[in-house]
Parts: sequence; C-alpha cells; structure tokens
Amino acid sequence: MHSLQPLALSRIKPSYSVPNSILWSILGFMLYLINQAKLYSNNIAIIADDKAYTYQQLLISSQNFASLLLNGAKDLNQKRVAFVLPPGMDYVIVQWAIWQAGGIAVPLNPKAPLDSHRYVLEDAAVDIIVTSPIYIADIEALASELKIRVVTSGMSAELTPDLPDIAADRAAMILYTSGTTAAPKGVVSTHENIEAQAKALVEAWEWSATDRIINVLPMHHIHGIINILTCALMSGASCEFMARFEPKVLLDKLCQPEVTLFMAVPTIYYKLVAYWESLDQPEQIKISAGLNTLRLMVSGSAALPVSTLEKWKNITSHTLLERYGMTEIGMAISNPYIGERRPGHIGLPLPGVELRLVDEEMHDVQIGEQGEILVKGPNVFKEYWNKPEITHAAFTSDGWFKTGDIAIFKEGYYKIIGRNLDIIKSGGYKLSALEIEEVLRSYPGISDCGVVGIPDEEWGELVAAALIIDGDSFTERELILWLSNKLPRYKIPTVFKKLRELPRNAMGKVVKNELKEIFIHSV
Ligand code: MCA
Ligand code: AMP
Repeated sequence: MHSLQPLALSRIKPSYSVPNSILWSILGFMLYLINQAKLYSNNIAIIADDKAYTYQQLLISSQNFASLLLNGAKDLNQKRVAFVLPPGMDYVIVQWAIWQAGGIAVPLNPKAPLDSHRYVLEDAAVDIIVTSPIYIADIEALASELKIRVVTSGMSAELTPDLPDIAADRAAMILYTSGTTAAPKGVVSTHENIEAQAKALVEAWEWSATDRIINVLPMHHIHGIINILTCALMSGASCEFMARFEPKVLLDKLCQPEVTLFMAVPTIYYKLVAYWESLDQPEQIKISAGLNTLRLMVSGSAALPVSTLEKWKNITSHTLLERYGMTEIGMAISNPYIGERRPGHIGLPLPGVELRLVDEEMHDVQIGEQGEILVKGPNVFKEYWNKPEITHAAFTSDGWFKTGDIAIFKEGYYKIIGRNLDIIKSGGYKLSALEIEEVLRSYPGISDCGVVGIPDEEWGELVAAALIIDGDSFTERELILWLSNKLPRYKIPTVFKKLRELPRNAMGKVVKNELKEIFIHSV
C-alpha cells in the first residue's frame, strides 16, 4: 500500500467548532463522527495491511481528500462519488471525504465485472469515481467513455479552509440492492438514517472505545459498512480489515487478545466450524480458548442454521447473537446482548425501530400468526434512486416500509419464516432471480430459464438455474466463463439443469415452488 502522509495538524484550520447535541441533530452525523475523532484522536481507528492508523490521521487525511474532491467548489451538493477500493484505510478516508465535501458515497464492489460498474455509474449518474492504482486501468477507460472525473486515492491537495455544513436530511450513501425487480436499485440513505442505524447498534450491543472488531465483509453492503465500520468509528473503537476471507488467518486474528467483537454472515461461521473441525486437538483447544475471550459475536444477513449456532457454541462457549436487517432499513430486530439469545429467532425491535406484522390487506395479524414485517423509524431509507414509483410502492399510504419478509411473533420473540421466492440469499448476499434470469436469457442458445434458490447448509441457498436450450451448442464451463464478465461471482448459478419446459401456471407464469422442488429432488 502507498504510504499515508498525514499533514501537520497546524495546517488544519478548524472548519467546525464543536457543536452542541442539538446542533448535531440538525447538521448531521458527520459532525458527530468528527467530534468523536477529535475526542479519541490518538486511539487506533483502522488497522489494515498490518498498519495502524489513528483517528487524527483519519480526520486529517479525509479533510485533505475532501478538498481534492471539491476542487475549488464550496460543496459537492450531493454529487454522486463512486469508489472502487479494497477494504482498508483509503476506503475509509474516501468515505469520510465524500461526506465532508457534501457528496453522496456510492461504494462499488471491487470484485464485480465492469458491466456491473457500468450499470451503477450510469444509473446513479456518477460525477466522480475514486479508485486505487490496482484498478485504475480498467476504471479509467470506462470513466472516460462515461465522462466521469477519475481521482486516485492517496493523492492530496491544498486544504480547503471551510468544508460545507451538511444537514442531516441530505443524502449520504447509495447502496445497490437486488430485489423483486430485474435491475438492481440504488437505496438512498441520508446522514440521519446512517446515524440512527449505527446508534441503535452502538446502544444495543454496548460498543465502547475499548472495542476492536475484525472486518472481513465486503464494503459495498450495510453489514460491513454500518454494523462494523461506522459503529466502530462512532465509538472511538478500532476496526481491523482483512483483505479477504481465509479461515486460518481470520481465526488467528480473532484470537488476538485485543479483539473484542466479531460480526459475520452464517456462511462464514459455517466455514470456520468446518476449518476448526479439520484441526488436531491441541490446535482446536488453543483456538477455542482464544475465541472465548471475545465479548460478542453476531450473525446476520441470512438465517443462521441452529446446527451452526450449536457447533459454534461448542467450540467457543458463545451463543451467537442473531439479528435481522435490510439495506433499506439497517438493522431492525435483534436478540439481546444481555438476556436470552433464542436459536432460530431474530429477537425484538432495536431502539428507535417501530414494527408491525400485517396480512395481505395490511391489517395487523394476531400474535402467533404470520405476517409481512413493516418498519418505520429514522433508520428507514429515503428513496430508491431515481425510481419514484417503485419507492412509492415500497411504502404503505401511512409511511410504513414493506420489507417483503414474513415473520411470526411467538413467545416474546420474532422469527423469520419466509420471503418472496424471487429473492435468493446466498453467502449473505441478496440476489434477484429475475436479474440472473435476464442475463441468462441474453446468452445465445438459451431460449428460456428459471432461477431459484435451493436450501444449502453452508451457503443458505445455492443459486440454481433451469435452462431451456436451443440445441447443445455450449458447455456449462463456457456459460460460467461468459457469465463472469456480466455478473459478480456470487450471482453466478452453481447448479444447472436442462429442462424441456418450465413448470408454469394457467397464466403462463413460472411456478417457482415447483421448480425448486424439481431441483431439490434431483440434487
Ligand atoms: C462463492 N462460491 C459459492 C458462492 N460464492 N458457491 C456457492 N454459492 C455462493 N454464493 C464458491 C466460488 O465459486 C468458489 O468456488 C469458492 O466458493 C470460493 O469463492 P470466493 O468468492 O473466494 O468465496 P469466499 O471468499 O469464500 O466467500 C464466501 C463469503 C462471501 C466470505 C461468505 O460470500 C461473503 O463475503 N459474503 C458476505 C456477504 C455480505 O456481507 N452480505 C451482507 C449484505 P471454487 O473454489 O470452486 O472456484 S447486507 C445485508 O444482507 C443486510 C443489511 C443484513 O442484514 O446484514
Ligand atoms: P439485503 O438486501 O442484502 O440488505 O438483505 C436483506 C434481507 O436479508 C432481508 O430482507 C432478509 O430476507 C434477509 N435477512 C437478514 N437478516 C436475516 C436473518 N437474521 N434471518 C433471516 N433473513 C435475514
């Protein structure tokens, strides 16, 4: 990694006076973060690539980078700034810089193919893209075609004396999520939304400046961005990034005595259990003792199999805390930090989150009956970018967000029991069957297809594609190779089946339940 050269503090003309708490709520949560950074200036904020960076370095470098982004302007005025960066210090500097300069942060998955980047850059009408020397060659060509300004991370500029004040209701971030539409949608969250999402977790899970968390998750989704990074930085705690998931390296890091917290998707816990089981007994005992000293381990983004929870408990003596969330709302429901963590359940609403379970007519269901989860609160996103009709349809007339997830409330806790069959959760990623089908249909030789998720203990669901083929002109390998230029790896089906026809109902619609059964009975 290139070296980070923090400016001398004396060069910084304070652009903010320390505000009182009322002003924070009006002016937004970036000021809150800045204030925390000043309070904990000598604490380690980020650890990445075996280097540690203080809050002071983060603050100075991000204000400097904000000046570079502003390029003489007073305020980016909600220009969209995409960034393609590996998890690490530069990622955080750029995120904070965008927020301080008044832009909207659009983090992209560095592992996604250029076609996926192109879609987001065009859809969000991105003005600036920040990337690192690793990705610059590919990104520059695309950016020049789309007339987007490219800025390289790690560069510095003359410090702008006054960075803009950012009101709490301004948009802060757009994350792309796959759902019931074929094309991914940009979820717009304001500064106030992000603050509410993170504060609820800081309070519920008792974050403090003495915490250190390992972050192994991708940095283009809520789990890695809000639950881990933002909560840590709001608390004066330390966030240690790992470049990629590797069980041995991760377990070694988790066994460091300074580490207090860990959060991950169920697939990661499954893989850690499998790795631990493969070790000899002395090594197992050593790792179990190391893991036992953490104060909290959280699982979420997909249903945690009770078998994984139990195995993890045998290994570490920790009962994983399972919680439920969504890109549009952050976290909504959580098992308690102190109190019973019930296997197979997601717990109770987090502070500040209002919740209802309703039937198809939007009437509240009785206790013990299943219903769709509706959510209201300052955590709920502002809109889908540039999609007023879809945004409108996502809310009830009195402002409740319709999650699409079905739950029941039983014996004091919520439990998820289902969701739309066109939404697949695999490895913690939310995937749209419709999006994958649309890409498959554009492959020469595939005349039609149906995509479903089939249950799998390790991945939650596997992406399975039934193909109707014109002739036999391609192999599975050729198809996967072609798909890898169109979709990120986790969206590419791992189970294929050739069918003569797809199961359809009287209206001609593919019956996903039946298709699922076909796969389940033939695997
Ligand atoms: C990869 N492989 C898969 C899948 N992904 N096989 C089946 N299904 C999949 N989904 C295969 C690859 O083809 C490859 O096979 C091998 O696994 C290793 O691939 P790789 O990409 O290196 O996988 P990995 O690094 O081991 O990744 C597994 C992972 C990753 C770490 C669990 O999927 C991950 O980071 N998931 C987290 C996603 C996340 O953060 N979601 C949060 C969304 P071969 O070796 O044969 O080539 S936010 C959210 O959901 C809400 C807000 C919430 O509640 O949190
Ligand atoms: P995303 O769009 O990536 O934010 O994914 C959100 C979806 O993940 C939710 O709508 C749920 O379907 C699912 N999800 C998140 N946490 C859990 C959980 N603990 N149990 C079951 N499903 C979950």
